[in-house]
Amino acid sequence: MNKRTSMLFTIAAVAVMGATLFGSTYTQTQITGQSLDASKLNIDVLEQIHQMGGLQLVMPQAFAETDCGALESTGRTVVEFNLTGESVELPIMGGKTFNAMTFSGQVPGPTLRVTQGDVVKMTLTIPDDERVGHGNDMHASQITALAFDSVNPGESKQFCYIAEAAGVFKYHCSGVHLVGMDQHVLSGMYGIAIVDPANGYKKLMVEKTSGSGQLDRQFYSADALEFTLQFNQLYLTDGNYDAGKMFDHHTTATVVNGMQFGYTPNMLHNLLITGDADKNFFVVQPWTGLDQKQYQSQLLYVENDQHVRLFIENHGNEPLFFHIVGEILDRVTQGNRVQSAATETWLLGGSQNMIADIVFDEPGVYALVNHDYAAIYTGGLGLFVAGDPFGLNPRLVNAGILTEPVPSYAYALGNPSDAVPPMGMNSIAHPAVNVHGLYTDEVASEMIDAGMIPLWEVIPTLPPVP
Ligand SMILES: [Cu+2]
Repeated sequence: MNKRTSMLFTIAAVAVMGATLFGSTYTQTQITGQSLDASKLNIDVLEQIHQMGGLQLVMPQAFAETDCGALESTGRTVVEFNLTGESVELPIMGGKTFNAMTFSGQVPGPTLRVTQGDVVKMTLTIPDDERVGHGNDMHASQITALAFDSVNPGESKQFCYIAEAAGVFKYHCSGVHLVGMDQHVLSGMYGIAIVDPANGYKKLMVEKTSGSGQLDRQFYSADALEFTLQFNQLYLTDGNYDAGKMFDHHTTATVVNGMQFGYTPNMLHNLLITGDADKNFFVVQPWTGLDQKQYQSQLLYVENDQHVRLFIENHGNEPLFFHIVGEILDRVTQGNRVQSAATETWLLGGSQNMIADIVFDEPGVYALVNHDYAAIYTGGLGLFVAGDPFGLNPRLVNAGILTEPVPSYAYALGNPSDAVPPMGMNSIAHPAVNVHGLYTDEVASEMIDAGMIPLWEVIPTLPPVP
C-alpha cells in the first residue's frame, strides 16, 4: 500500500464516523512632546554618557540589505518565497462570490516558515493579464519600505532580507504605490511568515492542582500540533470592495483563514451525529455539502493532553479578542517573549499577532472566537474537537472499521490544509491533511497532486455507517 492509498484508507475508515504610510500619522505636537530637553534636567546627561564610555549605535548591515547576491553568499540558509499577485472570483457565504485579490490564488496567501537567521528571497510576479500592480510588505523584514513598492503587470521584483526576529509576522500587498492598499489587503492579499526561534520553542508549563488540591505543575515537550488562524474582515457591496463601509467599520463578513464559519460541521458530521446528512447539529453550518469541494467546512481536530500551538494574526481593521470557549490560553507569546499564562482572552490590534499554547484537558467541542459579538455573528467563529466527544471509537472498532481507538478524529478525517502550517523544528506532523480553504480550483488541484486528501471525492465511496 503506498503512502497515498494508506492515507485514503485511514480517511475512509474514519470518514464513516464522522502607516506604512510613511509616518503620516505623526504631528509636530507629538514630536515636540516626546523630545528630551536636556537643559531642564538636574543632571548633566552628556557628562554621564561620557563617563560611561560613550554611546555606540549599532546598525547591523544586514538590516538594510536587499542585495540578494551579497546575502546568498553569507552561508546562511536561503529560503525562496515566490508569490504571484492575481485577482480572482471566490465564493462567499450565501452562495455568492466576491472579487478577491490574492497572493497565488488563495486567501490567505501561502505561509512562509523559516528559522531565525535565515535569508528570505522573496519574488513577486504579476501576470500579464492582471489589471493592476501589487506590492508586498513583509513585516518579518527590516529593510527600506521602498523595497515594497508595487510591481507592474507582466513584471517581477525580488528582495532579500534576513529574518532576524522570531515570531509571527504579517505580509500584505502595499497597493499600487500605496494607493488602494486597504482594498487589496481587505480583498485577500495577506498572509504570514512564521520565524521559528533559532533554538526552538520552549516546553510548556501548565499550573494545575492535584490530589486534594495541592498546587502542581505539568510540563509538555516543546513539540506541538500546530495551526494557523488568521482573522480579517470583508467590506463589500454587491461583491465589490466598499471603502465607505471600511471607513465606517461596517463589517460585511468576519473571516478566519479567508472564510466565514469555515471550521464548522459538514454533512458527514450531521450523518454521524444526527443520523441525517441534511440535519444540522450546530447553529451555523453554511458550507456543509460535498458540492462545496475545497470550501466545504471542516473541523479542527486535536488530542486531549496534547500540546497545541496556534499562530494567530489579526490582519484586519477591527480588534481581535481571541478566546476559546471552554478553554484557557495556557501561554501567550509575542515575538519570542512570553506575555501571559493562564489567561482567558488576549487582545490583538490590527497587524498584531501571538502564539497561543493550549492543552485541551477534556474531550469536547471548543469554539474559537473573536469575542466581539459583531465579529462572532459575521463569521469569526470555528470549532476545535478534542478527543472523541461523540463516543464514536467503540462503534467503529466494533464495526471493524478501526482496529483500535484513535486519540482524535485527525487520525481519520485529517485536518484542513488552510489551518495547517508548513512543518518546523518543533512540529508534530498531522496524521492526514485534507484540502480545505479559500483556494481557486487550480490551487486545490495542486494540493491534491501534492498528496492532500480531496474529502469530497472520498466520502461518497465510503461504506454505509454501521
Ligand atoms: Cu495588491
